[in-house]
Amino acid sequence: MMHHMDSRERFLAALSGSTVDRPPVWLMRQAGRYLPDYREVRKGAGFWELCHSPELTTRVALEPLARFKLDAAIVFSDILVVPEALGLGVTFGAGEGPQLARRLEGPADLSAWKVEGAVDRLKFVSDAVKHLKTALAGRYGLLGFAGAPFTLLAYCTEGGGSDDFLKARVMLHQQPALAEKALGILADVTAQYLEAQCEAGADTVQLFDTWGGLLDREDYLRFCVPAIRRITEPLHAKGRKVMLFVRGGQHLLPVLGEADVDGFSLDWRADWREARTRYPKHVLQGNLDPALLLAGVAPVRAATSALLRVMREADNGKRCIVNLGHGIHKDTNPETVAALCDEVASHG
Ligand code: 1CP
Repeated sequence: MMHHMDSRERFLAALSGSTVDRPPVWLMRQAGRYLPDYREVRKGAGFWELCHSPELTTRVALEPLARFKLDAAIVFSDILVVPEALGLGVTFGAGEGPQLARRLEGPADLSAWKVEGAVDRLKFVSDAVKHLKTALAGRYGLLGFAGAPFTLLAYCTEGGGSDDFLKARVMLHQQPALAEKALGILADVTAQYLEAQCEAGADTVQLFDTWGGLLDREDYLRFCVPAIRRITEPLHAKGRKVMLFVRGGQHLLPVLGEADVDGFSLDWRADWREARTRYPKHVLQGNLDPALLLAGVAPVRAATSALLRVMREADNGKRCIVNLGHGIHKDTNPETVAALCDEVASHG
């Protein structure tokens, strides 16, 4: 039996592929509307106001760590800070999704993007990372994040949320040069922005490609992979590790290795064993169905325990991180999140 590790040691060991006492756990959207304290903070502060206050972002990022046996924190921010820094005018209306004042439709819209100074305007996020890092006092792992270029392009072209992001998918085929140019700009800003988060203390960063799964393999390879490589190359040159989450991206698994990332966060519909066989040396995170957390404590316990057994099958659970296959749903009872984390901790 291995000695009991503390959370940060365990998280770093999982990232570097060394032996762990058990896989570490963190959860996508572990801070958010399902927590009463988060809702309390949001009564007194707008979403952007919350994101710009290091005290408040640290408070909401720490709350899940105080409640549950989690091994890592994720900085509190949003992927849409990048379009906002580029001057697209992002707002969050009460109870609705985000809205962008200036959509990307043609070359003139792209020329109007305020690329110069965009990374400086994102400094509040690395400030939030720094503030949180200090509060964690070396006890927990810390993740930074950003939207993947295609997912950002999807919001920029649509001007808000959508189920199918048709406008972005049309653009790839109707104005491929414009799409490539926009993806390149988003990638270059994101690379510098993520490096700033690493410098501020993030142990790793995750790219959220929430809408990448809408594309077929050919388009993902043509448009998304080169844009992601524009991020991983400079970060790898600095020794940073990059994780990639592609929601609904199981069909893309055979080509995701081309993106040159260090690990994948698997969607709940992806098959863990298949992913592990294909990528034996990558860090794999995931991939419990967030719906389980609405199903009650017993189903959560059973599924978590089964996942941990599958993780142990290859290399005794090295390079494995327990997570969900997408973010925690806002109607989740915190009790089931506690059950998930307790079950993971009991496997040490
Ligand atoms: O308080 C509120 O009403 C705002 C709700 C909210 C929260 C809690 C938004 C608006 N963003 C966030 C925080 C957030 N967003 C985090 C940090 C929290 C944590 O993980 O603990 C992260 C990592 C994100 C990332 C994010 N934002 C993604 C990628 C991950 C995913 O869930 O797929 C996406 C697609 C967004 C866009 C966004 N921001 C907010 C909303 C409601 C949405 C979805 C918009 C839509 O398409 O409908």
